[in-house]
Amino acid sequence: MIYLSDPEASNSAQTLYQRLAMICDSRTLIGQQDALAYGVGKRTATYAWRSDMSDVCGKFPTVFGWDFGHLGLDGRNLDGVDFGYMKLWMSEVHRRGGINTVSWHMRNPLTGGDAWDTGLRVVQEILPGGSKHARYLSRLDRMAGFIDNLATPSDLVPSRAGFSVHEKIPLIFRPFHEHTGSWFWWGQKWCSKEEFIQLWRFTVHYLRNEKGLHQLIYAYSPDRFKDKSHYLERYPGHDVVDVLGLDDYHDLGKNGKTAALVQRLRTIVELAGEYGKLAALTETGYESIPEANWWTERLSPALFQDPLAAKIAWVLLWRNDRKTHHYGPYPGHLSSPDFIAFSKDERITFLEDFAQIELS
Ligand code: BMA
Repeated sequence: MIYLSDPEASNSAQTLYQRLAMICDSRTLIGQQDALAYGVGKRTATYAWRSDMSDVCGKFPTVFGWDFGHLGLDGRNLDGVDFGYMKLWMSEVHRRGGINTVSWHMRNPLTGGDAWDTGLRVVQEILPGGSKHARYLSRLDRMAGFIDNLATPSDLVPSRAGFSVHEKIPLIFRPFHEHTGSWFWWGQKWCSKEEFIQLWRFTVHYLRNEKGLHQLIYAYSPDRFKDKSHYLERYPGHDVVDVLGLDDYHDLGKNGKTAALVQRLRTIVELAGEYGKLAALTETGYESIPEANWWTERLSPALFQDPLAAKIAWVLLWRNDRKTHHYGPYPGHLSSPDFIAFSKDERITFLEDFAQIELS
């Protein structure tokens, strides 16, 4: 039995964590960012239950990625997803036995620019005592309001995965991602190791203790790293992390080497084993997938060739926005036949199959 870092974790979060722990030895869940919100060539202004992935292979992803960037601005996130619909989708995902994970391309609280607006030492300004601390707190308050408000009437229908009706929907929260790079204002160049760790710890404690959120599972997700010590350089502590993640686009891209990704996955699985936590490939893909057999010849070997690396719990593909920027298949795309072949591998687990798995 492995336990969440929050001693007061909700039953719903603890159950989800156990289910992930139970499947990760033999299966990997497939996920995608914004899978329900839109697809390549499809932007509907309404709520609907569809995805490019299911249009291709008849099955929905198990893990659904969302992003809180622009929360509180104009009702839509940074990629145009309506926050009202996002709530409905999150509830429905949960009701069907799927998993929601949230990243946050948070706008720069110092300059008002976007998450990529770098150059200033923003983190020190939002920590306690900093000039923008109050602004940061108000963002966390808004986020907490959104999350706490998630149980909707559709939740009153008992879910196939057996969650009880009034429980808070568990979310895998993945803040300050890719911090080993310097493209976001919280990146490596723009704050000290101590500041980054303080920011993470402050955030978790505030959400837990001040806002009373106990349905969150925290994922730490650096970008590519050299070795264990590099991976752990800004690790904020066992009491504030539940999932050891990795965001890696490079190794499965044009000049990437599958072996390099396998090595990194082995490292995070090993560390997760040591720490009593889970590991996941929290973002990956190859933009526009220019190789017809990328799924079976690149992704599948990276996930399954090595028995240790194969123990990651899920893999999340980035979003399907447009023909020149998508990471999943869509009907008519050159890699779609290969995705169908990949989808038949029983180690890759889609929503319908995950929802049927009972906690033993
Ligand atoms: C990036 C791109 C951007 C997007 C951002 C946040 O990788 O997909 O278009 O705005 O992620 O989702």
